[in-house]
Amino acid sequence: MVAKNLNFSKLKSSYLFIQIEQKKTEFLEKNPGVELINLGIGDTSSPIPQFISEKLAAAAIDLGTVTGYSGYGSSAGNPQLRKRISEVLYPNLVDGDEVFVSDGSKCDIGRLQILFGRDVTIAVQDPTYPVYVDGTLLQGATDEIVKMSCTPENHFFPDLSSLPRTDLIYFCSPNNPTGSVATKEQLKQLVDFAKQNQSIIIFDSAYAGFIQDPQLPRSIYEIEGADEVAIETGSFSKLAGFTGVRLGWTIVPQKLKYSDGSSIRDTWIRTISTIYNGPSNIAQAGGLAVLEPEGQRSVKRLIEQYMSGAQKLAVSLKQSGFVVYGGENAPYLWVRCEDKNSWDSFHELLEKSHIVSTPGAGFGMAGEGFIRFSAFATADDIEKAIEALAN
Ligand code: PL4
Repeated sequence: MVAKNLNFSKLKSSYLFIQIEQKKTEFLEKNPGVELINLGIGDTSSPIPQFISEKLAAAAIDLGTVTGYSGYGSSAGNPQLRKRISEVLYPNLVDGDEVFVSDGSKCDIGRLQILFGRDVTIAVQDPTYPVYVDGTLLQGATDEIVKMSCTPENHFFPDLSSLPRTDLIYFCSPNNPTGSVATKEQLKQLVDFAKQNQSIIIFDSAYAGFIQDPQLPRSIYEIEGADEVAIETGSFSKLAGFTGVRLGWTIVPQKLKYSDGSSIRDTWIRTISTIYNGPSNIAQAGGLAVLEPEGQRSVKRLIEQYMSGAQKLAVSLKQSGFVVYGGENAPYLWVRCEDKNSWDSFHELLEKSHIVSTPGAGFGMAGEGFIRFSAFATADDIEKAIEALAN
């Protein structure tokens, strides 16, 4: 028999979002027929806008024709889509050949860790999307991960002056789970910190499309010099309802180098061409549609719908006396649960109000005492949640 990869012993037995699914299933087994209100996992609920779904369908139909058929594409993605991502989402900030299209941000976060090997040291925001930590541990890093506490007390931005140097700094803005967004000044501090320490930032901008305030940065490359210290991942998942279609991207700038002066971008190309065969051609046709003017208008409406749900829920929670963060430039509400721990609050919400949430402690120690509500719910579920919480 073959021994298990010992890195698995560093992980908790179950991944957070699998735990949430299991809790839902157990509850429904005990309470058949109960309709749950889904504010838990951040998964989109609205259909893909018709303009985009028609382009997806047309691409699928084309594959059944002699002239429209295509097989393997480039591991880096369709060059036209790479160019459009740079032009539409990063005007004057990155070049198309620095954009690498993928099957999603989470998948890229997992693959990116290959670039730096197992002896890498990392810092993550606390609370944090669990994949940064679990993915690093799976690569073999020790579990001495620097946690950058992000709480209401520090306005969800870490005190960089007290942090030790790490090789990598994972940073997510708009943030999952706190719903906070770093300002330009804060991102500049982060970039300066990375430069001083010769660290690399892995910036997760999966929710950039949800930023409403034009003053807030949507990309780390809005900060001068960030292309020397940062990789950025992005996603069509929440932007266009592609959580099931699967499409994302990663920017690896030309200027980004290893300590020996060699190109990180070249190593990324070597990595993806070795262990990845590029995103689906159908999904990429959908991505191109999202970036057309009509596609942009339709995803804007989609985002407005989710953000309106976030606002309604936030107002109602505040009226009921809860302390609520986020929900203004991000699709998550981060709600204090004063007198209970977050798993107890999760269970109470599930059992008494039939609301599925995500306990803050699942995102790290600094998430204890909070509950996360996702605004990707249907308008109907948002109304039901408002009613249930008011009661
Ligand atoms: C449940 C900060 C959600 N099974 O869809 P992707 O791979 O392009 O993007 C995933 C992703 C990347 N970065 C951040 C994210 O928050 C997410 C999605 N997170 C959530 O509820 O926190 C979905 C989680 C999914 C998962 O494990 O990612």
